Amino acid sequence: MKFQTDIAAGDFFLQVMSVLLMLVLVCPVASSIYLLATDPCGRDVAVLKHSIKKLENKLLIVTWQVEHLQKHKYFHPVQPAVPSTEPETDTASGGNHNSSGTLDGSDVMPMKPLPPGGSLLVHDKDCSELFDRLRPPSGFYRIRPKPHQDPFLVYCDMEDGGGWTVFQRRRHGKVDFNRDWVDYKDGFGDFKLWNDEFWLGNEHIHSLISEGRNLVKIDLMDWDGQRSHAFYENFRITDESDKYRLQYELYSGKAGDALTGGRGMVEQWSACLSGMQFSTRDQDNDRYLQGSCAQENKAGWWFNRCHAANLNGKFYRKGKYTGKYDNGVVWGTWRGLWYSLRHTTMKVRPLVFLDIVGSGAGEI
Ligand SMILES: [Ca+2]
Repeated sequence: MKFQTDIAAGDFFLQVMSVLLMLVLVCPVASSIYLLATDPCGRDVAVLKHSIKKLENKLLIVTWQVEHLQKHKYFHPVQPAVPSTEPETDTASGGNHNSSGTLDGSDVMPMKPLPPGGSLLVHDKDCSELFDRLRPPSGFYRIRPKPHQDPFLVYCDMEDGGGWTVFQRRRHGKVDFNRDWVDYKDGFGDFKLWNDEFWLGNEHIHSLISEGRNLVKIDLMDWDGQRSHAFYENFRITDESDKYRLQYELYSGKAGDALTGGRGMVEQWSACLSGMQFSTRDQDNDRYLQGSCAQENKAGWWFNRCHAANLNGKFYRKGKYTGKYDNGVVWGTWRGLWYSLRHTTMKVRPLVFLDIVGSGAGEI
């Protein structure tokens, strides 16, 4: 959390009125004196104008804060609709999505060979269609989300219920995620091996999730091998003209709703990422007026002022870390802001996939 204002709206208006009253009283006097001297009151007026400008800025922030709190007053993390009666484990179900809660297949069987990188003939718009059609093993495949689009390579997680298109993965810290806008737009990393790290690219992610109802699952693992996860329904980003603004709806899962900043309204005011534009070190689109969240946090991500979740942050090799900024691979509602995670995966499939196929229970 980078910036807070404790000023109450009522107190603020009193301050504004006080300043205006001072101006009304001072300025006629200043005008008279001005006749006798060159500009004796000019400096005071300038100071008062500066104070008014600062108060106007505070008014803007307080007004936005009030609107935000009103908008999100019902936006609390949603508990699973049907609580599990089974003992909770690290791979327990994530609420009403009936997922196995495991990481993708590459974590479970790390050394298994991958299938070839996919046929040049592309039939499927995403991994869920490929799963429905062929039930292939996990691996890299070519997909084409939209008919006019060139196919591109993605990692398909065909376990954990199957049909997941993976668009972000951290595993070993060998890929630098502190990159410019164009890299995050086009994608970067490696797309060959079972444990390769990558960002699929905002253009590809936009084409994958801009239509229809989907479910994003975020898999997390700490340095002790403990795992957790979060689900978001109807996860989507706008196009580049709107700086890939993030929007999502219902949360469920075990790791906490860090994308929204947690349960506290103050935290949500500074860290809620819903509605935030994407920022990189060379494009500051955050709401942190005093600086660049992307530069401080060494990542391209959706930032507010700045975040409680940043899966593209700096890769620390021991989990807990210290420093000037909470710039690790962070999911704050699970391990806190000063713990950098070891494995992360962000993956998506259609919501309707669960309804038709019923494979969300991970029985394959
Ligand atoms: Ca900024």
